[in-house]
Amino acid sequence: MLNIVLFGPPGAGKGTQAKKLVDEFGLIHLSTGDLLRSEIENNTELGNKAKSIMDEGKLVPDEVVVGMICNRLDQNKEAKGFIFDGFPRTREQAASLDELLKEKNTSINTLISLEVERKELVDRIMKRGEELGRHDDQDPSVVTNRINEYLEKTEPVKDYYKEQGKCTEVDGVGSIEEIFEKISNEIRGLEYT
Ligand code: B4P
Repeated sequence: MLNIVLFGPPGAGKGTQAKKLVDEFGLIHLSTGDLLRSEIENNTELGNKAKSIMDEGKLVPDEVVVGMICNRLDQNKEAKGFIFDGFPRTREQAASLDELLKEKNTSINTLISLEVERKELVDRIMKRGEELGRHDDQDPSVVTNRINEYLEKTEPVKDYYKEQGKCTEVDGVGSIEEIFEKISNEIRGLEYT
């Protein structure tokens, strides 16, 4: 299998690139952000709990997102591999993912980290807020919270994979196509597990 974690701060281009990569490599796209937004849209109990947390720019509890990922892995037993987009976002989530994959006799091949500076992130998110009206993209204080949550809780996930020798940094500034080519070249160099 080929299992990739697409990593980076809010607005780094994870979702944008993940959509292109699943077409190129035939992988299943698992975005915890998209899964949570779909729960909200469907007015589920989980969605109602997650909404207020996401609207503040905070992270949803680990057990909630890990449970969602566990279900999706079970629903896609025949998959060639997965692109994890926006997950794991804490070291605890990363350890849970390792366990889940181990049970399926597979593992993460690498984390690809999109490197983008703070000002560019804020510009991209505010622009998307204007264009698509996503709640958590519109209020500058919520965007600041999301970036701070990233720095405090999510950035350590990169060290978790570095400790396993599984971290690849890619410059996330440039055209979407250029960045896609760089990530694709990194993936082509990986061995399937
Ligand atoms: P996400 O949906 O993961 O949102 P995100 O971090 O903003 O990234 P996204 O993938 O959508 O944006 P992208 O960078 O592609 O999370 C939302 C919330 O859900 C979190 O705040 C949290 O509350 C909750 N959540 C999700 N996962 C969780 C977890 N595991 N644990 C706990 N809570 C969780 O793109 C941003 C914009 O930039 C787009 O408009 C795009 O068009 C643009 N862009 C992309 N590439 C560009 C480029 N190269 N140049 C210019 N613009 C570009």
